[in-house]
Amino acid sequence: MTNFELARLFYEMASLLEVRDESRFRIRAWQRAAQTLETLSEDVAAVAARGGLRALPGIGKEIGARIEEYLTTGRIELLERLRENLPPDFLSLLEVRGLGPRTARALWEVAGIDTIERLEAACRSGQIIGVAGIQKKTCENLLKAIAQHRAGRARALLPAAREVARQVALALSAHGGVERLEIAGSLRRMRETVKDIDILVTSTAPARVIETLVSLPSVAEVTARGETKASVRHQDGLAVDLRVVAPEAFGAALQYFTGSKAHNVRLREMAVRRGLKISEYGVFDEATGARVAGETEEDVYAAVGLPWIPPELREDGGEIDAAREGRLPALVERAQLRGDLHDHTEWSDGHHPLERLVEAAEARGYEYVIVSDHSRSLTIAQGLSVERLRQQRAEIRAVQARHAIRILAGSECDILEDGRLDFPDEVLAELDVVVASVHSRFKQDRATMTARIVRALESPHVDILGHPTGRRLGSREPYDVDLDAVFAAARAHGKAVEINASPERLDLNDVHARRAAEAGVPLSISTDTHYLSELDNVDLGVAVARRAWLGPAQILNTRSLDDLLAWTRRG
Ligand code: DGT
Ligand code: CA
Ligand code: ZN
Repeated sequence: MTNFELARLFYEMASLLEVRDESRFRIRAWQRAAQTLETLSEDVAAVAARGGLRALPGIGKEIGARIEEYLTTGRIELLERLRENLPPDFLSLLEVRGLGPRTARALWEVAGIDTIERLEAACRSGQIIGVAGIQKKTCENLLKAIAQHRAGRARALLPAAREVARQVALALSAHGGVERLEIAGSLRRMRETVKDIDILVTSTAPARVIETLVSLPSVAEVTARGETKASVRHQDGLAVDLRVVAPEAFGAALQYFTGSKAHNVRLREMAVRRGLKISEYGVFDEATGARVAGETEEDVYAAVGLPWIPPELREDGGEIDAAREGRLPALVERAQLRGDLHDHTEWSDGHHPLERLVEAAEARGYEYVIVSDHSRSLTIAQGLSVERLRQQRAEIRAVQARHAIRILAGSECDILEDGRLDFPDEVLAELDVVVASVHSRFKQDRATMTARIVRALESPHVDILGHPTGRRLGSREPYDVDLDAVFAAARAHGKAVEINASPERLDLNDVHARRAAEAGVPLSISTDTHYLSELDNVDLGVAVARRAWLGPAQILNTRSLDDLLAWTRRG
């Protein structure tokens, strides 16, 4: 199919532009065009013939012209030029995590590295130390990444996995044969990282759906292929497992493949006690073999005497007992959040004017939004001086006059190394909401770090402890801190702690958020927005809260503006 041929070329184009150090914007444009072609059900030649190319999402003048070039000549000259002077297998090198396109190119040009095998040998011998800034440590990291690439077991962050799943689901649905489609596995449970994507479909034409998956341009490798099942590796490195299941077993398969394994084991034990056998094919009477349930998940749970359990809770963390005893919590939902309590603007290291943030929050239906730029000590993030903070409040007043949403004057105030705050009390007292965070001296020992944070929480002006462990998924360990002591202090002084919804942070995580709530501490779910689109990361924070069993009453920013302000003026 021409659509797929072209999409494949466009993905390659994007990678080659990356190697040539082109702008992110241009690279993304080719990727988007490839995605459009991959999910387009009408033949692109037919679209072109009726003059409809430019109406397709992501197809502008330049890319439209390349499509026409390919349709008439069978080649794309620009692509051929980009391929020049690069070895045929070069792009496979970029599958090694941590090897950027620029470095890869330098390695080829200077050291003739053109395959992963050669890269591995060169890292072992150390012959590339000194090329393009490569050091001994870089070689060690690359060797780890190569091993991981071979094992195919690196876990992806939830948002990246969600994006791949969305794209594959769209493509499968566009090319026929799919009736129902659900994403199962850890992705449905909203775990913070995901090993592979599990997709379930019902289909009138299983062969067709399988064929679509294995021939998708964004698929790098087909690892298994059967009549109702296929496994592939997506170009982003993630494995995707597709299963076609019978409609009468769809609920059972969805339940089984959503997991977690530990949850399923518990469920199977319950079934056995009732003389039932539960599997991915359905729930069956052990004695007669008769099918008792399987079409919907609700039926499957009902067969063992349970109400339906939200996927986020299915981790064998007491959810089965809670379900049996009728005490499953009503989990918080995104629509219940009334505002965001941690956001930056270009006054510090945000990338938008204050008013754009306000508009974006208003567009999401919020009742309030905070402006919480960094404080003066955080110079790398252009932290505000006392004067600048006060000047900012003049802008807040001016912008407020034009908007109904309440703009909260705030600060993400640094907790200094000894637990003092970065602004004097009288300055903090002028603000509506103060988020206090650690951004320095992460290596302090446990006692020092704990005392530092507890001291900050003793300040009458602090409202929320921001990203309480400081971790960065995949790049920075949490600092060493006694969280139970922190939660006890928060409880004693009436403070809230944050679930930071930034995908690299998710801090607090689900386990710690549950502990905080059990200690009686309210939690805020905030995005720490630096780019406006990040306001939508709130979903990730809501997922953490749901995995922590939290209901709306435990979340600070489900409160109305009046209730929130009354809470900040407590004591
Ligand atoms: P991950 O590691 O992020 O892919 O996590 P999951 O939970 O998606 O794990 P995965 O993809 O290996 O399997 C998907 C689901 O299938 C899993 O959550 C539960 C179910 N499952 C897989 N293997 C077994 C098994 O041996 N026993 C049971 N009871 N369930 C299983
Ligand atoms: Ca999985
Ligand atoms: Zn911060």
